[in-house]
Parts: sequence; structure tokens; C-alpha cells
Amino acid sequence: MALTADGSVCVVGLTSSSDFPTTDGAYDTTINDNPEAWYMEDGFVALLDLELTTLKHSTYIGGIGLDMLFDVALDAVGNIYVSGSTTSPDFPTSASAYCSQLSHTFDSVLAVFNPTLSTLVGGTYLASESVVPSVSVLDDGRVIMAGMCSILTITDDAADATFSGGTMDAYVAVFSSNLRALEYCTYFGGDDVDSVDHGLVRLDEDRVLVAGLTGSTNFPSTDGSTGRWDCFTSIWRT
Ligand SMILES: [Ca+2]
Ligand SMILES: [Ca+2]
Repeated sequence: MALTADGSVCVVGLTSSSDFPTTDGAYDTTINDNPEAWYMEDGFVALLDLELTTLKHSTYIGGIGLDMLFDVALDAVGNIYVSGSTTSPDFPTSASAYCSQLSHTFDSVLAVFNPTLSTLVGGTYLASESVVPSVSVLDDGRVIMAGMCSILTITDDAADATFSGGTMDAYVAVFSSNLRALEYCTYFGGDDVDSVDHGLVRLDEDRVLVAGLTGSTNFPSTDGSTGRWDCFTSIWRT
């Protein structure tokens, strides 16, 4: 959930309802579904007034597979950035997107809408086996994503280039503005489960904080702590 500058509440999530309320002129007013699938699911983005009495704008987003949104962030002019996971090979991406193809069972995705949800400004996959991505946007338009993964596309300067074990490592990724390039992406974890679930906070233009839970006694820490099933916080320079 996020609050817009003009006083709207923006919520994102997932729905199996073909009659989920959408608004006239919205980007996508019908659920996207494989007719042969036993279960359908799309992400949704909705803007309501602060009293929650009026649905101002609402849209589906997704493809023929399972599509779910987990987090939302806003830039200075009100564009709406959403992060999610998808099994859809046809999740909407933009022509100039960093990645427009599904790579694994569950890829993380980012999408950007204009403030009234009438236009999809951009969209990209992050080639990964990953879940529950969070999103934040910087003043210069770069987009931060953090979540947990077992397979990841890393960049050459990644702090940790390999999956460290357990079912999950945390990850942090930085996309250029308009989602055209993956500027930075790294694994982050130890030999047991390392999880990040809605644990991304923008501190300022130069730093983001990523928080989560780890079962790894060898989780990388700067203070030497080695507890099992401890919470962790990490600060990353953008
Ligand atoms: Ca779908
Ligand atoms: Ca791990």
C-alpha cells in the first residue's frame, strides 16, 4: 500500500475474481487467464480516496499464468511502480524493457503505470526464480527491487555471485530508469533460508535498507553476529 501526493490510497494484490472492480479507461479491465487452467489469478492495482468510499482507478495486470503483486511505490510525479511474481510467459512488458521473457517457474516482475492507471509505462521481468519482491524508486528514476530467490541473474560487480544454499537467498537489484537495464543485482545470504518479505525501505537517494529473517549462521554480517533465525538489516548504497 502507498499514499499518493493527491490523497489517494494505492493498494496492490492478487485476485481470482473475473468481476473484480475495475474502472472505465483503466489499462486492463478483464482478468487474464488460460481457459484450460483450473485456477486463474491476476495482479490488481487500485486507487481509492482516503475515506475509502470511492474507487478512483483500478486495473488488472497479468498474463495467462499466475500473476501476483506484492508491493507498490510512487515517484515524484505520481507514476505507480509495482512489483510481483508471475508464471505468465505473456506478462506485459515494454518494448525497451531489460527482459521481456519468462525464464523460470516464478520470475519477479516490475511494472510502471501512469498516475491514473490508464497506461502501462513500462514492464520487465527479472530473470530469476524468486518470490515476494518489494519495490522502491529513487529521485533519478532508478528502481530498486528486493526479495528472495534461488536462481538469479547477477551483474559482474555483484557482492555475492552465487546462491549460498537453503531454499532461499535474499537479493537486491537496481534497474535503470524506464526499466531498460539491470544496473546491479546480487545474491545476499548464507547456507540456510534467508528471507525478505516487504523489507525494503528507501533511506535517501543514496541508500536503501533491506531487512529480513535468516536461518543461516554464516549470514554475511559486518558486526560478526552469527545467530540462527535472527532478523537482519542491511544498508546498500544505490
Ligand atoms: Ca493471470
Ligand atoms: Ca540461503
